[in-house]
Amino acid sequence: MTLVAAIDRDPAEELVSKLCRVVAGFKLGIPLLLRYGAAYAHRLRKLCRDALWIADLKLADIGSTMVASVEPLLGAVDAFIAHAVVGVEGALDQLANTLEEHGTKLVLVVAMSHPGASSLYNKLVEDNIEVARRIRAWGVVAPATMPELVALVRSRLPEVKVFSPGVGAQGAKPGDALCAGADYEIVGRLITSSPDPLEVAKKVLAEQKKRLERCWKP
Ligand code: 3DU
Repeated sequence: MTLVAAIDRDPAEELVSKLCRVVAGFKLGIPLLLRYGAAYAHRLRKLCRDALWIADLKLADIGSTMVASVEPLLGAVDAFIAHAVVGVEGALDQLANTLEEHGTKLVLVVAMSHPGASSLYNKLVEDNIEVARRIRAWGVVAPATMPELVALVRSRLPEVKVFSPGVGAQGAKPGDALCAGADYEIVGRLITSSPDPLEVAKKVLAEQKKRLERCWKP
C-alpha cells in the first residue's frame, strides 16, 4: 500500500475507521494533537492497530526539548517527523537515541512542498540528506510537488523510506512522487475534506496504480 492519510482535523475517529482497510498508515498533525492531546492519539491507534502511525510534530529544536515533546506520544505512534535542518549534535542525535530506546522510527523532512520552500529550505536538500544519512533516519519527507527532489533523495538514500506530501490540495497528482521513487504519498485534504473519504482514497490508489504502470514503461 502506498497511501498515508494526513489526519489534521475532525472527524478523526470516523476517518480512521473508514480508511483503515485501504491506507498504509496515518500521519497525525499538530492541529489535531493540540486540540485533543496525546491520549487521543493512543485512542485513535486502537481503531486501526496494524497501520503505520506517524506523529508529525514538525520537530525543530534542541535535543532535550524534542525528546520531551515526543514522550507523551511514545507507544501511540510508530514514527515521529522532525526537521533535518536542525542538525545532528545536540539535537537529532538525542532524539534518535530516545526513539531507538523505545523502538520508534525517525522520519526527517529534507525538502518541503510549498512554493516558498524553493527560496531557502530546499536549497539545503543535499545537506539535509547528509543529516538523514548520518543519523540513520528510517524515513524522509520529500515533496510530491517537486518530483525532481524526490528522485534526488531516492538516488542518494536508496534504503530509506520516502514519504511525499503535496498530492491533491497542493497540486501534485497521485503517482507523481511514486514514479520519482517515493514509497508513500501523503494525502490530506483531498481525502479528509471529502463527503466520501473512502471513495476518494480508493480513487487515489487506483490513480497511483495507473500512473505507476505508465512511468515504468521505457
Ligand atoms: O496538503 P494536504 O491536505 O494533502 O496535507 C499534506 C500534509 O502533509 C499536511 O499534514 C502537511 O502538514 C504535511 N506536509 C506538507 O504538506 C508538506 C511538507 O513539506 C511537509 C509536511
